[in-house]
Amino acid sequence: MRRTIAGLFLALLAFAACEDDPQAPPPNGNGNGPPPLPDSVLVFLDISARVASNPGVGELGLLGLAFHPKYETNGQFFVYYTAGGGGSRVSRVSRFRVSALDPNAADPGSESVILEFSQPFDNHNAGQIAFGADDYLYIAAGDGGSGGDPQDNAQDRTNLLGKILRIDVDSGNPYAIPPDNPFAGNTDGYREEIYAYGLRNPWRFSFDPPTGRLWVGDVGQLTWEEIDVVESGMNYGWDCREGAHDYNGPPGGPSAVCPVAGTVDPVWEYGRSSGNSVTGGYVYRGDSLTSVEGKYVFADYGSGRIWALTYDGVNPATNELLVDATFLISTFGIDKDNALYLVQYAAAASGKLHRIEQTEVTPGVYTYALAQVFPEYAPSYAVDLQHPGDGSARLFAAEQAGRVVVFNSTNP
Ligand SMILES: [Ca+2]
Ligand SMILES: [Ca+2]
Ligand SMILES: [Ca+2]
Repeated sequence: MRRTIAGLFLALLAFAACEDDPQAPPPNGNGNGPPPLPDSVLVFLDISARVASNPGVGELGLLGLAFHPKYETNGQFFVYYTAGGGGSRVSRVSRFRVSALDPNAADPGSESVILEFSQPFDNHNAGQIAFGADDYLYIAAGDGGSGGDPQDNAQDRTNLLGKILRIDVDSGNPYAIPPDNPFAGNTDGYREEIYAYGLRNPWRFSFDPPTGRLWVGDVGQLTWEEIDVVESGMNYGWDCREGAHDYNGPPGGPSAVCPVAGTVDPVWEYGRSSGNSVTGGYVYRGDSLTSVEGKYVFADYGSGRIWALTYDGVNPATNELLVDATFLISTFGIDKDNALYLVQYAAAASGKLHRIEQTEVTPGVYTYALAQVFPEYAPSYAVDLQHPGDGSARLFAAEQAGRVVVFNSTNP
């Protein structure tokens, strides 16, 4: 998904394709009532003809999905995808609506483009979109691509690249700037959509409602992968900093404005001995993984390692390895009960959904394993996974090539 070093990527993909993954047994009850297994998968939306994508070799595609907080009553959802090519390549955020007749089908004719911005290179498109507790839509925009941010976009607040954006899709046409955005009404020429800046490729982010924190996994250049807790108006360093270190290239080099005072270092970073491309996850708030409650679960796309980070907002974070998976991990998602799922990214025949299970081996000591939760699903490069927020047990996946699928459960 996120190209780091082309040769390494291809080797990893080949490894994933060769992997012999026996069908996992059904998850056992653990006393906390595991969520029901989905038992059918339907195509909810297919816009592959509108999407510029290159599954398996690059970072273009349908990259993000978010349901409106009032989806149950207004049927609106939003997608982020790349379109066009060459000099006309763009990132696009669009509003769609569910079919008036079928809750398991979207109306492909309902598209309304909300926001579009140019993509100078085909990589680093980020793509996560999600609504905050404030009902504003947050959008992850990468630095534009290539390597070393050659256009020095991330430190440049006059454009949208290398930023987390925040817009009001319920006001204005096609959207409004929230009045408390950090650069709302500025006279410096800064884009008022910017919520935070200095990011490289913030591929996945999530909110943790109990703490109000916004957690971002920002993919590094050649050395450091990082986890940030993002706050309004702050500068997360790129391309002056990579992780908690000055960035000097190669490739490219730091922006001419570097060094910049006041950049915020990550709450966690790791180097190449642990992985090569971070996949941000969620703070676990479900019922089953009691030993992981309140910890931020994330992974490395390339190494397949899944960790749980403990962070109280004051003391340095600590990190523990949960599972060392043998496949690529493109995304996480949560269902209505906050059960946590992850996507094994692979060619259509070998992709899967998993969840993490714990076993208490002695009091207070746990081991962890993955359980495949939907054996019949062969996702073609699924890149986002979210529940619709309407109280149903359904989960939705965005697939890179341009489809959204819905997993139904008829189990109680
Ligand atoms: Ca790009
Ligand atoms: Ca640069
Ligand atoms: Ca940073």
